[in-house]
Amino acid sequence: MAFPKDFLWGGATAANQCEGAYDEDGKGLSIQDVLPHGFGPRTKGPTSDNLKLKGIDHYHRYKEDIALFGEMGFKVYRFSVAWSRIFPTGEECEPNEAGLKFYESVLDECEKYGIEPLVTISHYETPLALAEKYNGWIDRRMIDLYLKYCKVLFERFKGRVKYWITFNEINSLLRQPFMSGAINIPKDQLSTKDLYQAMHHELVASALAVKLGHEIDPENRIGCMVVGITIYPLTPNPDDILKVMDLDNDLYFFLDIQCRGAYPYFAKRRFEEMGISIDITQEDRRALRNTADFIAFSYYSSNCATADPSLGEPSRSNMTPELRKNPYSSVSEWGWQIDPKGLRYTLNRLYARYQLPLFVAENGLGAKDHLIEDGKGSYTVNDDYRIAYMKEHIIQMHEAILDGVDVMGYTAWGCIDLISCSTAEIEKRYGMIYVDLNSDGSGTMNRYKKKSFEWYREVIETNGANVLNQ
Ligand code: BGP
Repeated sequence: MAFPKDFLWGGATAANQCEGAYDEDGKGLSIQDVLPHGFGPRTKGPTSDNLKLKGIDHYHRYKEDIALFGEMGFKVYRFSVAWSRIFPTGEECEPNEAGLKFYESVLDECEKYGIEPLVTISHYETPLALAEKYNGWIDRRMIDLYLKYCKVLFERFKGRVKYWITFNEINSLLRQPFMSGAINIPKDQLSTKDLYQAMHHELVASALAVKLGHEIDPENRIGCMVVGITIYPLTPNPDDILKVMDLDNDLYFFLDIQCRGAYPYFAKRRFEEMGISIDITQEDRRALRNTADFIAFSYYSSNCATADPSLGEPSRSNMTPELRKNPYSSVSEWGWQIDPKGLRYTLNRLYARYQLPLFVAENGLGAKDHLIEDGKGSYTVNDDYRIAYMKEHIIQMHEAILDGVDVMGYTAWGCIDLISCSTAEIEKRYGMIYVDLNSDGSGTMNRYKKKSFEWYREVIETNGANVLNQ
């Protein structure tokens, strides 16, 4: 059996990692404009070492880029709208027309090639002014500011965009409060109560966005999105099993609320043990009943966990430093453990709990690429390692479909090279399209097709058959 007939194959990007043009056409500053080192500390204002300010110049080259996506046969393109292009400080009464026009032009290009857009409304790029004035999502007023922004997008793109994601990797808030939640307080000074209050506000906003999106256009399909954290116990010691249960509950905390419409059964004890009580109104509880239409998640790797910190070796996973290496997994050049079967496991696990359609919204291999002459006067990259990574994950995704999981689509992360999120570098490339940009900001920005370009084109053309029949 091949993939389902309408399976949405494609690629994914985020505005702050590819657009550049950080101060053009009325765009306000976003939190990314002061994060030159990814998860590292923020700067006061934009600095010349921040590669995201120029990005890969997608803002000016989107036509060429989307034409290449069209050539690969993309059925879907996941991109994000930069909130600060639409509302430069988040607080204007009227949206910035130039920002809306840009995304309309992006949609024009998608339509030209028959590509379905999947729009992430907020991908780690909150207007900086909202972080500085309100401390981001700690403040309840963020809910209305976000909904004002959503309303503009839903109304303006009505009939043109059907698939939406409210927040990228919403559960990363707990580990990256500034990048994910625009909370302008150093992590070590941030109280647990404020952090969970911010979580609550963001979840209420997400639920109300689902409601609003359905009211404006009943055809809209509005998903939530999480980092698909996949953790195995390091040993069969029951303490390790409980440790993993606890870490899994970090993820279910967010998903239960967004997919079941209420706080999970374990929330009460958690809040008690943390010694906090957050402000949840009756109106909030009603709002949360607006559950997501599908679950999107990112999946790159899996990790192990143990209750005994003296055991195992630390994994170089960026998200959770306490995690451990899996002796059965290989690792990427950035120390991310490679575990294709973990994708099948994650898809089954999420489907078993929620029975909602799933979308693999990010997957791919960040690697150093070497541009070589292709013998025909142009350049290419022989990225067999990327093909091998994607192939194994696609096979396991197919296994999950055979298991009975409803998988809507797969968007390869960073289908064109872009600036990485956690380290803000260009060397960590995910694309099937190479961008001539160096770490010092030099380079022509020319685009070149890697070997994986033709391979992925065939994957899409054969609806996965070329991978499954090998
Ligand atoms: C996810 C983010 C993306 C992306 C990806 C890869 O967490 O949603 O924005 O960049 O991770 O991470 P990195 O770029 O750090 O390799």
